[in-house]
Amino acid sequence: KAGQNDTMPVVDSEDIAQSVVRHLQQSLGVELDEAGPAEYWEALSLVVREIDLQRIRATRKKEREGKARRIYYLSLEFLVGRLLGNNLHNLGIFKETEKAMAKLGTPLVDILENESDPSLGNGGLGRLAACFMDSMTTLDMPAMGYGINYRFGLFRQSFAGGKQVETPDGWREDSFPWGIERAKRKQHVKLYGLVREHAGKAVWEDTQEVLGMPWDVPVTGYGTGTVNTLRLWESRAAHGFDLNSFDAGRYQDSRSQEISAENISQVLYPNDNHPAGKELRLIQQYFFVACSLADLIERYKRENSESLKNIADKVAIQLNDTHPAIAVAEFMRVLMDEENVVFSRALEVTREVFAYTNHTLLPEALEEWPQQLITKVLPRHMQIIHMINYHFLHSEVEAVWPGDDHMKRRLSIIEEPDRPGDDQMVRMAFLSVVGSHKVNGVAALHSRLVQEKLFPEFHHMWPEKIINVTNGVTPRRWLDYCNPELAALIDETIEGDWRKDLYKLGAMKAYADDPAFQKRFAAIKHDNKKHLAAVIKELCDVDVSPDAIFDVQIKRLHEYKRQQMNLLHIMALYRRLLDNPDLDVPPRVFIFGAKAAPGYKVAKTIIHAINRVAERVNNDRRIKDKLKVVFLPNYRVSLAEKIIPAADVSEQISTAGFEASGTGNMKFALNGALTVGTLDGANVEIAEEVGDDNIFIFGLTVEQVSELRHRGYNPRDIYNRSEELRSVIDWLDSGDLCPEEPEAFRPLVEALLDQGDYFLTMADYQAYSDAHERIAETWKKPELWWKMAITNSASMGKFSSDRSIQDYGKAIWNMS
Ligand code: 26V
Repeated sequence: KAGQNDTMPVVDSEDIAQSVVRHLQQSLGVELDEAGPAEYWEALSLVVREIDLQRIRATRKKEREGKARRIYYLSLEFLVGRLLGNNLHNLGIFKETEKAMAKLGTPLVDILENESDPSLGNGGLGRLAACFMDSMTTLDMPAMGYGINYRFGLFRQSFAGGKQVETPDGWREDSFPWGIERAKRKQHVKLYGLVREHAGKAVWEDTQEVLGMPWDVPVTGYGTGTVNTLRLWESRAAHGFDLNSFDAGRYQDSRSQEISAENISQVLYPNDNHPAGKELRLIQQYFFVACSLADLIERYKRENSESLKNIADKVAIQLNDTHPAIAVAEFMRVLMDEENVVFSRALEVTREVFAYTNHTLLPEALEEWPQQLITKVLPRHMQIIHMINYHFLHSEVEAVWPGDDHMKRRLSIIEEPDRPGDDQMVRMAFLSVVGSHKVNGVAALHSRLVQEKLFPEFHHMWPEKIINVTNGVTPRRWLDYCNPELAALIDETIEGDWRKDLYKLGAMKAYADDPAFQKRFAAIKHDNKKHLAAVIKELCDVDVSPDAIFDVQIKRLHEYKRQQMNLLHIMALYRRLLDNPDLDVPPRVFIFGAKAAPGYKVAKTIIHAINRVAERVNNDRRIKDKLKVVFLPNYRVSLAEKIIPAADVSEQISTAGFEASGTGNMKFALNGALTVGTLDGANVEIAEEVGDDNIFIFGLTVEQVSELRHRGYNPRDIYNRSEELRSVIDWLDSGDLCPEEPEAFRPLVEALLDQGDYFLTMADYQAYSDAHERIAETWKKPELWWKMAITNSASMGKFSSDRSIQDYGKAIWNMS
């Protein structure tokens, strides 16, 4: 059977049941008759952990003996999701475990629900890191992820009167058996202090010290004995030192939040796409970078030689966005100050080792740190950044644009202040580009924009440096594990194991027209929708019918993602139905899931407005259940796993040029949803793969967006001309939806009408509405709908993260 091979552990349900009972009693001190799903979850996790640990040791041994280059993935976020079920799948013992737990009297599904999501990421960037870990392991690459073991991950979201309320998510509080403390590998990190010269050498002294304790999380691959490690650092006070006792001068944070050693790994910053610019965030970045580099250098020395001059043969470091960019300076510092490598050679080695992935073009998301802050926290690194910048400007930029001071100013890693006296800012993206041998964007369109719009001068200087690696998702979690019924149907239908080679799904295209296959495919979707309907009932107390179109938008809330456009269209649909209750339209359920950054006013307003519209629509009997709207609270990986297999329509409607890639778009199509989307990010490549007839593309292209902006665009004109838009926006603004706070939705209305509608919601509205008409027409032709859905799923081969990782291997990491 597909999914089984000789790398699977030989265990049957009897072995598993016995091990579970042993761990219950001997590791947890729980008697069999006291055990509920939570206790079983912990015991079963310990059983799987035992297998993982055994394999980690074997993997490490093989690696030490091997010659391969090791990949280190540095990321402040890893959104791994629940691990037990995924591990069971990857190890190929899911079925046997189901049997074992049935014997013990508690269904496995109930047990799996007891795991809390490790919420160690914001969104796409963190989830991508997790998919990449899965793929590197599945492909037997020696790889290690480095990150932070936050005590509080992304906040938990609930709604009060429709408004978002944030509470801390102490995800490890009720035990996290996957993380194993490795005290032997702890590190010491220095902060603050100053640099003095001793005998011609720079010495960083009078520093404060923090301890970094590693927690190792095993990463299993599919169909392989390889188990890699995700090493997450936790900060502790180092003996004899405590940042608490330091002078108060550094607490420049207006809320005078104290920075203590333990504080560093306390909380994940929740601002997706907008840096908070806080000292603690910089310290988080440096803390985990310093621990990770020290750790990997120690390993290199253990396994190779004492000298680091050939380290690039064995080590590749990938920077997940600029968040770990300070690593460039730290690596240089170690080479120069601790290993006595001269500057020019140190820079060469650094460039061979590092590569940088850009995940956003949003100007406000590009990280810059005040030079003064870096000087205070990391004085030696600031000096080194100056040295890198000097060399870069005066020998490399000078060689291409001799005597061009204007160009030097434009490209300087340290930005000139706009006004004299203002703080100079350090551009972390420039540092990353200058310190790397390759820079990549995450979808073809995005990479082109990185070359042409974001870093045109760098692209001119180094035409080979900026490349594309299109994102992908792991088919293990995002099909096999989350949609087992569809996985089984595919296994029955096509040859070979698509879990390891997703292009094999292509063979399913031959069945897209087959009525019997369509029927089974549709039945599975219907089943998944019934399950989701139960979740919706539980979380939102709304009844939805699995016969309606399930139209889904799940992703962080951001104006560029345009949940507000979806909302305006829903409001319009509702009004059309009120005008004509017998309108011949298919019943629709609009499903949202999204967290807004706590400080992002307009985003929070959009959530509030969606919830208020939902309440109104869902309680209006006049429209005869033709329209329902639900906003599922606390969107996270484990919810996505329930929503995506049940989706008919996938909303990917960002303003063209703003969504770097998107990865949800791939997950939906893989599970047979049809995309309504703009020509943005990876949507462009999805359209190429599925064909224009199998996707609902609408709206302005990147070129048209900039043309329109150039021409001068007034959203009021559209408002004035469109009766429908006018009526829904006036309704939003009337106070009718929120009588106790009539001005509640003003910030949204202002963004759309008075502040220039930066994300062109108004400009794209009509095309979007028309696309939804096409969707409704298509739904009325089931043979066509299911043919399209099957074709989508069958065409997703390219979007496996295995393919992405192979691309990285070839184009960036120089693996054969
Ligand atoms: C930026 C910042 C700024 C500092 C504060 C914390 C924070 C956290 C995350 C980010 C990164 C935003 C960039 C991001 O997540 N990009 C997304 O990356 C996905 C994977 O490549 C891609 O599919 C999405 O299109 C892109 O928005």
